[in-house]
Amino acid sequence: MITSTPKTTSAHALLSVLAGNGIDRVFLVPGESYLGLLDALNDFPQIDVVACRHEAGAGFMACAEGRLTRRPGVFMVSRGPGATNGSIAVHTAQQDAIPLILLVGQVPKSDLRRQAFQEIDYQKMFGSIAKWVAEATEAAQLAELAFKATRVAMSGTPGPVVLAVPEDIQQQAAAEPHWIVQPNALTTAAPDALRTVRDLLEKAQRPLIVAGGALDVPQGRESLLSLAQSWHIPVAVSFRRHDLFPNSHPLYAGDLGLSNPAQQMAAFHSSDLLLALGTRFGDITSQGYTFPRLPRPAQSFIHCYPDAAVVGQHFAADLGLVCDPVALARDLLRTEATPIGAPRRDWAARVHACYEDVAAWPAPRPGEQVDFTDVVRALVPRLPHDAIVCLDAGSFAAPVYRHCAFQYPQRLMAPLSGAMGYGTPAAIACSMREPGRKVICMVGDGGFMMTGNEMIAAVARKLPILFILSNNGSYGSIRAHQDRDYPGRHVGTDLFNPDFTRVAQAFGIAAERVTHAGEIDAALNRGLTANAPYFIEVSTRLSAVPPRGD
Ligand SMILES: Cc1ncc(C[n+]2csc(CCOP(=O)(O)OP(=O)(O)O)c2C)c(N)n1
Repeated sequence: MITSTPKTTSAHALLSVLAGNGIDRVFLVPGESYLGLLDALNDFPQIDVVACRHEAGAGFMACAEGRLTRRPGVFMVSRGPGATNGSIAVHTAQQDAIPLILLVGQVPKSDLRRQAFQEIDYQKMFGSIAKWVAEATEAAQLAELAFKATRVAMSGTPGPVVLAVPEDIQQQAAAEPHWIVQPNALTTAAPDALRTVRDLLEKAQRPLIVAGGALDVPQGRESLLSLAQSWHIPVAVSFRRHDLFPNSHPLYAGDLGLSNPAQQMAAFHSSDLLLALGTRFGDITSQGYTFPRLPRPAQSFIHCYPDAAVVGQHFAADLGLVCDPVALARDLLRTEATPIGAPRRDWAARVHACYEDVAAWPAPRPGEQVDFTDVVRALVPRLPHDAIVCLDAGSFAAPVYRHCAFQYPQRLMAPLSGAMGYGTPAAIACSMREPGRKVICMVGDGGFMMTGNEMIAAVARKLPILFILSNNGSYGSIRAHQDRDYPGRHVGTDLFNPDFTRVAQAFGIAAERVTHAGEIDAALNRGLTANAPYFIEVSTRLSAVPPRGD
């Protein structure tokens, strides 16, 4: 519904379209290039304005918002320096397939392409990482462009859109807009195609579903679970999508990530039918385009994704289905219980056993400083049933990916782009959007110094986030890569750090430092029960850093 506003300028028209399409929060760092848009926000009390400390923080918050709500996360930045600072979020939204709108103030239109102060040609700058880049030249266009931005960000493979608005056309008279995005009707597979899929599922002895992000929608998880159970098919999840399927379920086959052991991959390769459901089957999920075999998979390969450009993009599919994966899962359900044959039962047990081997906790490795794996080991059984876990990039996160068995409605929020600096702002956005749920942010000393300042919003808005910082005095993940590829030749990976506990306290956050394994349990209990933000700095040891995991 479009809200009427006291005055209607082009900026009001733009915001009306966003508000009318469900946008009720924007993240921003203000700038003189979009004073007109900022001013209009005064007349939209239904839009919560979150002022951030860095455009990357604002952008990462918008990414998390887009992922949770499946509506575009919106962030607003100033021209030139603001846009360049925010660009990391555009890349992250592209890699994560998240609907995102970046609104940029632009130089006056009379100065366009004069290399004016802080001018950038956003088409060129964002051309390869945004789905669509538009630059308005007339005030009358703003409502329509906001509509198209929303539409493009949400359709097909969701992604980032950049909309540049010259400062001199932001507050001109404009008509009340009537641009409402209608969602596409869900497409289902044709009856013939459904019959083919059923036949293949019937015949297969070792079928495997690889489930991906397009199932992160209402009914997505339920449909996936019902489909897997109905046919007794094991489910592997795509890169960093652990929360799509209950990890303790006997049909869970694990995630396709950065460190799948050879034995598990050998099992996946031996599948005789691969049903890629709602996944783009990109680089990491496909283990560097080696699973399945290129260009023609060794097993029967069915690829279902709602975007025609994605289906069969990397691997030739025997059957490509450009349709809604949720509808496909629902349409494939068996109507009557059918006995499961021994080969399929054995197959499912085999791949689940592989997952259990991967996920098994290693024996504790006592030492002087804390092994971050032990923090995760203590945290997992304490996680509330609906916890939201936000991860920054770094090797501290590896034990979470490997050993934390996510159960719905628990959520894993971690960027597929591997961007450092995501964790803290994502936690802020998640806690604002889901105020009743406990949000836990885990971050390394490297990533925290990139966007940790956004933590102040947890104080300002009384968000009960638990921040857990792994302080190993190093860009540990990169140091581990150096150790592997250039043994003993460390350069640029040592960090000289501030006293993080006192930094958090200076922000107004209750904080403590854990230096011995024996202190972990009590600290986590305090942090998880706090009704306010809480900060635990863990002095972690470098030697515990696993070889991969950023
Ligand atoms: C924005 C960004 N810059 C650089 C990198 C490369 N990178 C990946 S992990 C990592 C080190 C992370 O260090 P830290 O946050 O301290 O966590 P640790 O690996 O020590 O656990 C770096 C520099 C990246 N992924 N993102």
